[in-house]
Amino acid sequence: MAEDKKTFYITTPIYYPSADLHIGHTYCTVMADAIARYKRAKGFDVRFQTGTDEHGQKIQQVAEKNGVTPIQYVDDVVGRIRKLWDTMEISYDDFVRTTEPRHMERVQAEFEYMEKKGDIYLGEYEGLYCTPCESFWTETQAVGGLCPDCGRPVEKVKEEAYFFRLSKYQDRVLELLEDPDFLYPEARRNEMINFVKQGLEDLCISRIDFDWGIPVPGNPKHVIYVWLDALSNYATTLGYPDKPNELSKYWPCDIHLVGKEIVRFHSIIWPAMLMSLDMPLPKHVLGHGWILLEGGKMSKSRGNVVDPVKLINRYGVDAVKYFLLREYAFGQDGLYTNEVMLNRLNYDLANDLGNLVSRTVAMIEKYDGGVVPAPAGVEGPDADLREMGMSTEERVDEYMNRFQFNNALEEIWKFIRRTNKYIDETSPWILAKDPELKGRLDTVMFNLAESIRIISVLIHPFIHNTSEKIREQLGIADQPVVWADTKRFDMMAGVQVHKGEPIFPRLDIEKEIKELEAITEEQKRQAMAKAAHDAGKPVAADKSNNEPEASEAGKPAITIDDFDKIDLRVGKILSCKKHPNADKLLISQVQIGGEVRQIISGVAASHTPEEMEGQSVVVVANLKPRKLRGETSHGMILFADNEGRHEFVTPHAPDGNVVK
Ligand code: ME8
Repeated sequence: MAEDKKTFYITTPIYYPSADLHIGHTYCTVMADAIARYKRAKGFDVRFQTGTDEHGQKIQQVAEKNGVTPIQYVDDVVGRIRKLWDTMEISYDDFVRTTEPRHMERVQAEFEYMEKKGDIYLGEYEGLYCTPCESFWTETQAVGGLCPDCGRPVEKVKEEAYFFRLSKYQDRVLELLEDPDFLYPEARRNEMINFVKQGLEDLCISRIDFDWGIPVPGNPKHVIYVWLDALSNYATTLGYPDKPNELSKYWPCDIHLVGKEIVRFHSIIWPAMLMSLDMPLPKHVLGHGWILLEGGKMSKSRGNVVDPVKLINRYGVDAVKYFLLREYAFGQDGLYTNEVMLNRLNYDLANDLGNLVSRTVAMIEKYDGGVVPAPAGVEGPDADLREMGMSTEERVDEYMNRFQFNNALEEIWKFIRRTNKYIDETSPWILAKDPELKGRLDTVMFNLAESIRIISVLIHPFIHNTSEKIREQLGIADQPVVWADTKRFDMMAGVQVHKGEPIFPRLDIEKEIKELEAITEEQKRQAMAKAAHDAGKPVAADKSNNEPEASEAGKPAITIDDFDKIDLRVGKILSCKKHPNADKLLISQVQIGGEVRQIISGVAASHTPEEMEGQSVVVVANLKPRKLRGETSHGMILFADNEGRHEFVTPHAPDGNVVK
């Protein structure tokens, strides 16, 4: 009975519906789906939850920019996100939207509980805020006025706010992080331990300068901080706090799967909130790496994203899922290129797997009228093939328990390649020429059919459509896929096979690359046109990429008069040294016409003082002077943000010249 089954609860981050999702989001969801399907195959009662994080300043700003209300904006994007997951046949059990009453009411109840306990108090927040990340920072953390997570400029915020006593839970959080089983991978765990050891300050948990959020109970001019709202989704959908029985069926959560940049929220803030709520803590937080592009980080506004829909339309859902799970090592960043993806599809899916299935089915049709014969003994490589077939599951299991999808799939592919080799070793076409060897031929056909049957079960959690196509050709589509059948080698005698279409067509890689590039260019052009349109600028018909774009931070459009307020000048760095009190800052003396200015920049991670000296740069000359760690900075040197590295923006004109 279902009630007696061991339960397993896995979640993805709830994504911001600020724009359509790209291959990075798809990667996370596909991994969670594979774990969910794998656990179901192993007999667990699984709950798999995903959803959308719909409140906050970022969403409010992007909606305003598009001239619609926040709910109109998110309804539209969320519709496309759901469609994407449905197309990809993501097997989620619940899709939460943080704008649903079932979630909002429970977040308010949670707030009241923490407040009653004395863990929430009213005060004044004065500090920095990164809107794209929706995160608070101190001056020390946001060196040079840039967000330490995404590198974009932070804004000053000073307002009345509620605070959560995060500091109270510092020791318990540290203890939790020191358990090697809680946060994976190891590198992230060490990072988080260091972060906590530097001291946890109380966390600001409300905002008043916009209203797109859940009102604070009893003081609705405040909205609850979007991360407190969002993190709660994992428990509110289970019925926290009013349905304790439903909640306890799946809580505590087994795995929160998240990208590395939000591990801090999941392994520090969320556990501290749960401690305050007197709730059991999640068992594991897994931080996966990023998929990167050769040109740098994916950016929705620049249109340099890999669009999963484009790949699915061309190659199918299973090809995309297989590639994502097979190509990247869990926990590490990996590069996406069309070539790497296409090679995977050709070599692994079309050659290794596709050929094995079509060759075998064709031979059974040719030699046995399409009915799998019974075996007639064991000889030569038979024992090795059977042994490997029936033991692959154990190795897959070992890797899946460590979330190493790529290695789990590699184990299955080792068996696929072994089976292909078995055909070469036994040369059925030669056996078929001699009627005396019919018994041996039967054994070979039977062993091949059994091996492919086992493969169809092993790949099912990862690429279930392909598994089902194979089972159709094997004539066992009407039989349930049972994980324990990977341990048997006696099921195929007498089964009628049916030859079908190749399960993966071979691709002409050069041609595909050209076509994919053409599609990407068109998407980029459209994204730039949209950004320029949003910013109120016309787009040149022949070239799109010189136009200013709306920034990812969702900054509102400005007029030419706003821009005219900025005095941009060419400057020349005469000398440069390290800031005596801040590792990340450099102090430059910059010649601007007849004047020499001292300007401080947070770029020590990208450049040495020697590299700075002699550079021509663009300077914001009319920025009010300010003190940075005891030293005055008068102006700002502009750099291009290349994946967090500060690249020089070099004007080819004498210092003092106006940049306009
Ligand atoms: O952070 N490579 O939402 P989000 C791999 N709403 N994974 C990537 C990626 C990339 N290039 N880009 C994004 C939020 N991701 C919050 C979460 S949870 C309570 C609230 C994936 O839309 C990765 O899993 O910015 C990352 O953590 C997530 O998308 C961030 O999605």
